[in-house]
Amino acid sequence: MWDRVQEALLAGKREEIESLVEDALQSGIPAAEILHRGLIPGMERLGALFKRNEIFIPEVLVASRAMHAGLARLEPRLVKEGVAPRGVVVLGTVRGDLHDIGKNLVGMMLRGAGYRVVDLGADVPPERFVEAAREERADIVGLSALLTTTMVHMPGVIDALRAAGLGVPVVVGGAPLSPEYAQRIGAQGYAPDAASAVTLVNGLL
Ligand code: B1M
Repeated sequence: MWDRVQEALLAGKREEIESLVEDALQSGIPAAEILHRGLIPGMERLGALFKRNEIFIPEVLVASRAMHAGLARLEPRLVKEGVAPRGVVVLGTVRGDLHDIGKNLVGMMLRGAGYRVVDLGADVPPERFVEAAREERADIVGLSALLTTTMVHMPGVIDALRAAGLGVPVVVGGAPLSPEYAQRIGAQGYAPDAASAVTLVNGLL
């Protein structure tokens, strides 16, 4: 079952992913299990192939679209309904960075935990974070980066927030980051994955 999900993801078979996810949900498998045993390991295999130059950007893009389609099917189950917002989280991937799958997962988990998430998308400039944090009265700003060349834009966002007089806590995450890096740039927290991001945000509020 999980091999089939991973193979379909690697092959970028969007419709097959949608029906495998749907079938799994229908047969009572929890959404979190489908995510952690099927889709995420599939993305890890994809990453390993990409790293070894065994596949290239077009294949990664097609697989990413299939991943998005699978996540869209899972989202209603991952997100609890009718829960009063526990707080507002403004979330985005920093400037120059188009990776949004991990950030979307973080957003889903936070929604599932009862937060209102304002997702600014990917390639978000610092001033957009500031504007949204102010307008939405954010309780937390969350920054994601997947590239060593874009994680360096995180301190710029924190500086821009502080220059605008906003003391809102900032949490960061993404594969190239570390708790040490988060501390060094003045972020209030770092989470290695989406579930830890919820624990982190819960702890900060
Ligand atoms: Co890119 N890419 N990519 N890529 N890509 C990586 C990141 C890379 C590690 C691949 C590799 O070489 N092995 C490498 C980065 C190297 C580096 O800088 N260290 C890389 C590269 C080099 C590039 C390009 C530069 C390639 C090129 O053009 N030559 C290019 C850059 C484009 C740009 O952004 N400007 C590029 C492009 C792309 C695609 C567009 C094709 C596609 C992205 C599609 C999309 O996101 N819509 C893509 C993908 C899919 C990947 C890999 C294969 C998978 C990323 C992913 O979605 N993982 C990736 C290899 C890898 O990571 N192994 C790779 C699954 C996701 C669930 O995990 O995103 O880590 P992740 O998120 C986790 C945690 O990190 C954490 O929680 C999430 C869920 O558990 N987390 C947070 C993330 N954000 C958080 C925020 C938080 C808290 C936790 O708080 C706010």
